[in-house]
Amino acid sequence: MQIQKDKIVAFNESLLAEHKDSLSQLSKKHQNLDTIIDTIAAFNIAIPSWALGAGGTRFGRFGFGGEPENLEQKIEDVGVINALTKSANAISLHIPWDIPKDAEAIKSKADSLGIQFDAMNSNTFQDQENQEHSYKFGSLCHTDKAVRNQAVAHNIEVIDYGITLGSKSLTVWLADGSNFPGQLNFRRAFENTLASLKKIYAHLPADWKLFIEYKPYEPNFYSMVIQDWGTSHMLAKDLGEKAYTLVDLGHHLPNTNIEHIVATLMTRGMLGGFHFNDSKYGDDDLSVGVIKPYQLFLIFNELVYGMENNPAKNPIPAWMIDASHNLKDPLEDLIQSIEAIETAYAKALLIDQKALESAQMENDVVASQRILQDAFNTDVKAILAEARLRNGAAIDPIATYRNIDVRQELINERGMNNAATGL
Ligand SMILES: [Mn+2]
Repeated sequence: MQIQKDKIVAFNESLLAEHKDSLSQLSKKHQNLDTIIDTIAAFNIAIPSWALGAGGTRFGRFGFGGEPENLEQKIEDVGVINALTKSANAISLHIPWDIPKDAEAIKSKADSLGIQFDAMNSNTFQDQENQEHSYKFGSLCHTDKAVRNQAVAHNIEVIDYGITLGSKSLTVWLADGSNFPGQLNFRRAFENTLASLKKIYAHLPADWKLFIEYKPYEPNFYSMVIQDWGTSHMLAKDLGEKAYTLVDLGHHLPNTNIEHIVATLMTRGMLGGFHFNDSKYGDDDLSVGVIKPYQLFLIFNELVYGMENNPAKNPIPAWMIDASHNLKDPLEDLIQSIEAIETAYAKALLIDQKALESAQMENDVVASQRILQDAFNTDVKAILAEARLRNGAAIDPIATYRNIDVRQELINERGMNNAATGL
């Protein structure tokens, strides 16, 4: 399905007067509001193909109807999110779940909806049908060279699929690790992983990037080969200038200072990508900003500072939502996540950086805190709404989604019982 623009415009009419009123209130207090609105209007976040269907846990999975069954339908769903928000102009694919059988047809489908192809994702955390060697005891780190070679060949195949679609990056997340002390020789596993990554890196086109994602535990519970940003950074440095660290918000132990990690990586130009989600306990993959919105704001403060003060030439990170949906309609949840990300970003853009620097240089702790909290406590809904309005999107995307009754239309089109490929 595709949302007709006139339906968005018609629903916007009912919200316009109140929105304009809130915007004029806000612009009285902030002189640089127009620049902030433009920055938010230009911001886009990639949607992963695996977040468009019902997720599940190892205990069960509950569908909700109208789920996308194939790559074309996944692209259509991202098209819906993008039509309502104009902030989601890319999809991140996962191989083998999203193998493009007809790359030209897939590309023209995406083009017609204004969708590009973000980072490609490989999968060596599951065994596929007819696969020669098992990844039960690891992939790129495996003790058996034949298994490592198979995993390298898979990643090379993923790059090749990405080339046909116009993607420019590969994200590697490894489930490799061990469940029990003594099971794995840490140093051998690290060196095997590096050697395997070197073979994948050698296949990377000149204008591509390789993102190395880390995670401290799960699915392995004693050790993970790439457990933290330091390990990812070491691997990236050894590979070369096209390799970067990727930070996933959920891939940290509780209370980790993620904004500090972001700042440190950007100091060296090594932050390549960012996966948004939120969590209470572990890698919960909850909607962005639902548990720790202040942390998200502090992260964006570092991102904004890092992009404005950038001697190491850190590229603009590849932004992606990485979440799972067990209860909510994924399209509604992804819209909520986009709004949470843009809220944190807009608030970070409101921070008076000059005043903050003066307060920091004078070691005025109280003033520093006030500057951050003044920005955080500002209601920025009108900034987001105005950014969307200028782009021809919805003032209130969730209300519009419900008003148009998108999910019912998807159920009518696709039925109640289809399940998306993925987790
Ligand atoms: Mn991730």
